[in-house]
Amino acid sequence: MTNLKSIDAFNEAKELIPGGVNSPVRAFSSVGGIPRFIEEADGAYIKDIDGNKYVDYVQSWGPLIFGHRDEDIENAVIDAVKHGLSFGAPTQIETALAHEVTDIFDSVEKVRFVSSGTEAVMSAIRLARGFTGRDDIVKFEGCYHGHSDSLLVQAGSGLATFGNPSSPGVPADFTKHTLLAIYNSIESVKKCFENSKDIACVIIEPIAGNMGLVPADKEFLHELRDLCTKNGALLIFDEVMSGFRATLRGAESITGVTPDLVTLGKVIGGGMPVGAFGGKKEIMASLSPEGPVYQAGTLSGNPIAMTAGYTALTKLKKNSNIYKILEDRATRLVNGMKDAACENGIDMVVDVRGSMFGFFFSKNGVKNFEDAAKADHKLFALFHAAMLDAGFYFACSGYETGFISTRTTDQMIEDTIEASKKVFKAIK
Ligand code: KE4
Repeated sequence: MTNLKSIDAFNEAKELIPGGVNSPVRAFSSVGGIPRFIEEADGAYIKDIDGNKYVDYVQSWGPLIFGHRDEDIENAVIDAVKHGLSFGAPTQIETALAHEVTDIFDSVEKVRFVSSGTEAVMSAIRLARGFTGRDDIVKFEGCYHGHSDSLLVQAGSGLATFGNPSSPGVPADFTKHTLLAIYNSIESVKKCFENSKDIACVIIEPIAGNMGLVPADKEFLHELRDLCTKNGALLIFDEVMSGFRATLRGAESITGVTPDLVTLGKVIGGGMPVGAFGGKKEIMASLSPEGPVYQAGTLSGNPIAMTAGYTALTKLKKNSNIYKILEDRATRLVNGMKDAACENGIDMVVDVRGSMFGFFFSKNGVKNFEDAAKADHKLFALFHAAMLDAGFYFACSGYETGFISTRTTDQMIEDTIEASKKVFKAIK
């Protein structure tokens, strides 16, 4: 497998685009090597500009649950394009997608569409602050909610205290209202509520996918719900990644915990740029133009993106049996790779939630970011490079999550496991 064209393309891109990419993780910085420049994709495969074909377990970081070039989504988009790309005026397809989201998510009575997950989370935080009249927010170490300023924060003097910026360009003032807690630790959240009586919301990925796949304990989420209710803070489930991926009706349907607001993205756009945030009518009523909390976007509710999302969600509703099928396939994949690792003396822990899968090269289970950081990420980099050369495209970071699509066949799963046997033998 050669990647000479990707090398040239990457060098050319780096002349004009910072790091040669439009989103940092794509640069392969944490695994090394050259990012593959993709020419086209179809079904479960992507093909790079050197003509190498890969089974795709990234699927654009989650959106493509029906694989690349799903016929229904593609045809719907092609038809929609013939009516115009964008109007900056209301269209009925926005209402149609809103109907699907509110029908699927019991906690969502009203929804606002935006163009990215970052925008959805940033807007939901502002709404929570406007609705409660409070300024402070709580997030969890290891959860990623996009790149809005108040969420680019790292632990300050200690956890459960106010955070410091995790990126230059974010003034300390912009993170002094953000408290950091430890995932799956209700004690750390209680400490946050002791340290601040001005908490507007707690935001969490109920099924975390940005420190690797680390689902929150059900009991913890119930305690978190009770704590927020008791303290008058809103609970926000960030399901930009897990939404429509772990199950159809969201983490609330698995855990029995009802959030006050939900943020969505990825699958909801069917591969096109869509984010969304929604919740109870009384909270959403605070949003402009109905209420005073301002939020806007030129391409929010773009009719082509709405069409792709609507086609994806209606297809998911008609085929909700796929989650069990995809979960079984994902389970076979990670268990097969774990057996292969074990045969070569490599410690590996795995997890699956619907079509999402994750693994760490670690002897111990992973319950929070500290645990995730203790895994062997150097070994992950070797695994990633070797599997890529074998034709299997995994997320280029040990802190990401993998995805199975409806086009990922049993044979592909078996082939991946077989390839991993050779790889583990080579890298142990
Ligand atoms: P976007 O702004 O990238 O659409 O969404 C931000 C976001 C918000 N919330 C959660 C739970 C997310 O996972 C994300 C984005 N996920 C990353 C993957 N880890 C996107 C990949 C990237 O940054 O390029």
